[in-house]
Amino acid sequence: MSKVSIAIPDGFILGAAASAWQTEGWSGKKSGQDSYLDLWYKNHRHVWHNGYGPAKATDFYHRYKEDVALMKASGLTHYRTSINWSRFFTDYELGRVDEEYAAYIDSYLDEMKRQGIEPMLCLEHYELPAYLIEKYDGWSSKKVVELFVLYAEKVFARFAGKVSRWFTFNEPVVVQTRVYLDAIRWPFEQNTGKWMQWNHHKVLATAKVVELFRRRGYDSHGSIGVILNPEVTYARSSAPHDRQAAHLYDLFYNRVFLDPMIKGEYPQELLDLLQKHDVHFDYSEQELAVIRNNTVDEVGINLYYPHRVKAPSRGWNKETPFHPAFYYEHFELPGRRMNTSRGWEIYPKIVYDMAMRIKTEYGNIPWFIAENGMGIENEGRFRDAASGEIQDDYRIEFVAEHLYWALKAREEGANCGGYMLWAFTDNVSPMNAFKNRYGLIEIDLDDNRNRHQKKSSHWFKSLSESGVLSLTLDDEDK
Ligand code: BGP
Repeated sequence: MSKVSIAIPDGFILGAAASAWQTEGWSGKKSGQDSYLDLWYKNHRHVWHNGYGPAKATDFYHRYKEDVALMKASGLTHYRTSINWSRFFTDYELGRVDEEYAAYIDSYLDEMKRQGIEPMLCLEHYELPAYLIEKYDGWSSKKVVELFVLYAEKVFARFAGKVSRWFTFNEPVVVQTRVYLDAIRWPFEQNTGKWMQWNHHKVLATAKVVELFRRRGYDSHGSIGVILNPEVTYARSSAPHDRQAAHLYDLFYNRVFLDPMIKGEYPQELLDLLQKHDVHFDYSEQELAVIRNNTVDEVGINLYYPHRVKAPSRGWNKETPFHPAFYYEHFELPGRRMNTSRGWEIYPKIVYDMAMRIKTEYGNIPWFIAENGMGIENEGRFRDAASGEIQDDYRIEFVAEHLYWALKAREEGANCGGYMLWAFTDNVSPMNAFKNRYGLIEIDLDDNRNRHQKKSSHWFKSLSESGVLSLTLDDEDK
């Protein structure tokens, strides 16, 4: 073990992220403004840990002033959240803006400006309006692509003067993978074709919003990107069958978005395999041209854990509809370092490996870590008896090690522009709700959701002020 110090370059983002639905709560929400998440919570509430969910969340809607002051106290340079599409309109088809909700966004953006925190906004972080699911089957429909572009147009018209970093989606692969591919979330419909249709329509919607952003000239003072969650995928062994499993896992879950959004094209191998397995989706040459001509300016990448796979050990049941798991099985590395609360392996070098991949395979496009963090169950056990403050040294260590690999990759030419922690405060996760705590700031559910800085919040502040990361590393990790 040895001590290492590495400088944080000027302009490097040191921020934190959250989303609208995971923080704001339902105050002020009008009837007819449910999102996909609200529907899921209402229809299948028993799976949400202790019944907590989006209904109250952290009550950011009322407490944003306090929270922005805590952003400042934690040394954040940037804060990323989303606009809640389902709440932004009172009529999604006519694009009639909910003035009350828009005024709330204006106020928290103004407050951030006052405190010198730069906002980054996503247009969608799973907040697809329930109305569009019920009427059009959500992203199955090209009409929803059009309505998303209308939404983007209205949002840019209002807020482009206050926000310069925009993103279309956060983790666009997630909802349809859990709902239509794995069928483990409400409404439990296994449908691989629908999964691919949703992927395609989100890719197309991004390209159309990029096109709009540039056509209207917002690119003269801003940028438009997307937040993706490619999982750094490692094969169990160097044997060809395991490497092929990793290659195909990467193709179906990572390159399905990385390639069209950054390079402007779906991998031909993906299209061929979908065809081979009778997975059909509706796309046209004209749509592919829109995707080709409107790639994103930058990508935010959410990185939490390595994904390890091996070749399947058993044959596929012919009666089972095609699922990419036809080609792989998950693999658990013996002796792996774990965050047992979340069940995720900890392997900070994923950051470096992703950085090098973006450098060599994706033209070194500007990117940043848009989420990385550690959710811990029963975090109260780490509270200092005298001060009452949570001593989250494990989080400090986790952040330091991941940030180290980002800075090291940058020294080697990677175009990584920043690090954002998930999350700023503890907040609601899909299903796990407040079970695993992620924040720099504690939310006390037993005491009116009062906020308290954790040790990591003070550490983050000193990191940000000093511009130097100091940590202890295993010698083989340097
Ligand atoms: C990301 C999501 C976040 C957040 C985070 C933590 O995938 O973008 O919204 O929830 O994961 O993971 P989890 O909530 O599953 O613990």
